[in-house]
Amino acid sequence: SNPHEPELLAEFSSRVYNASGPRTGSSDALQKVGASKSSAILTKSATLLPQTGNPLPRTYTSPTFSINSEGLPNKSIEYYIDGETIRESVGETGKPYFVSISGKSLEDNVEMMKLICKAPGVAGIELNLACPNVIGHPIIAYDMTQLRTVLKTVKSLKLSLPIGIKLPPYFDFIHYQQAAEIINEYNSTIDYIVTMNTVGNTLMLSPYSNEPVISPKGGYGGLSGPAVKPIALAQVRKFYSLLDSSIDIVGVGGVQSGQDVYDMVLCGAKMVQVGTCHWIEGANCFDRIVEEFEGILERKGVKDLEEIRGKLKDWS
Ligand code: RRO
Repeated sequence: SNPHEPELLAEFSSRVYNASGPRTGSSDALQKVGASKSSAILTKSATLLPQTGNPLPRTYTSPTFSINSEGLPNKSIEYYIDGETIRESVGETGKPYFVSISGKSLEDNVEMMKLICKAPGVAGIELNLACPNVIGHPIIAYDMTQLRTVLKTVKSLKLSLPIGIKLPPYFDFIHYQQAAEIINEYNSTIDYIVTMNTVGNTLMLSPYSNEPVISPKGGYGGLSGPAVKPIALAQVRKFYSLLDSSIDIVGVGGVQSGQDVYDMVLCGAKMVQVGTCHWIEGANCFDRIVEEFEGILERKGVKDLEEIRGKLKDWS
């Protein structure tokens, strides 16, 4: 069964859950997500061993965008699959609990995927192939040879849990085509994609000093927030048109309102994640966004999301 299918979700309209990254590192933070109208709970990307991440300041936020180079701070895979963490995070909610992983190597990812499959209480795995911030490690899914190798390896593991891959944003049609062709080859292995990580290696300067706004990597960091919404819609729409229909699309990027969720669904998203807005507003954002989205559906008389999903119109 696929955890992104509607019957597994508590409410018809609650297609919204948290993105990996902001406020997802501790059971305390995950518990707040669980208590909100988020339809699922997703962890910070884990590594085999705990990491403290890059030097501070490593995040910057403004009304229109955010930049981060956190460098994968996390409490280790053991923490996120520990029974106590899961109990505390999921509580009585019964919501699906997803674990994101971003190992230092393919071998580390294999080890973590095997560990997750042995852990009770996990609904699925989000394999992050798009972290832009680990020094000396290029973005995996920009390298099509490496992407194919990763998917081939995942297939060989015959994992017992649903698996999604988190992709970087693509900007050229040929790159979408190349990525989609590879993912479609593994349509029996890959259950869903999460359309985009932050836009890698962007730079913003401080207006007060001759410095970048963040310290690691010479100031280069991943861009997120409202400014990336047009990039995010493009990812969802392109992959909706290119991927086999068995592969679900989880849209993410710049979502901060019910209208943003609606737009994502119109482009083809089955589920929608919220990252930067969750970071800024806290877990209450899920309640607000879900309520706004429900209001829009009610006004438009939409009874079933499949009436609108992917139905973006062409100019006639
Ligand atoms: O921790 C980070 O620096 C980070 C990760 Br792993 C990621 O996948 N995306 C991002 O923007 N930051």
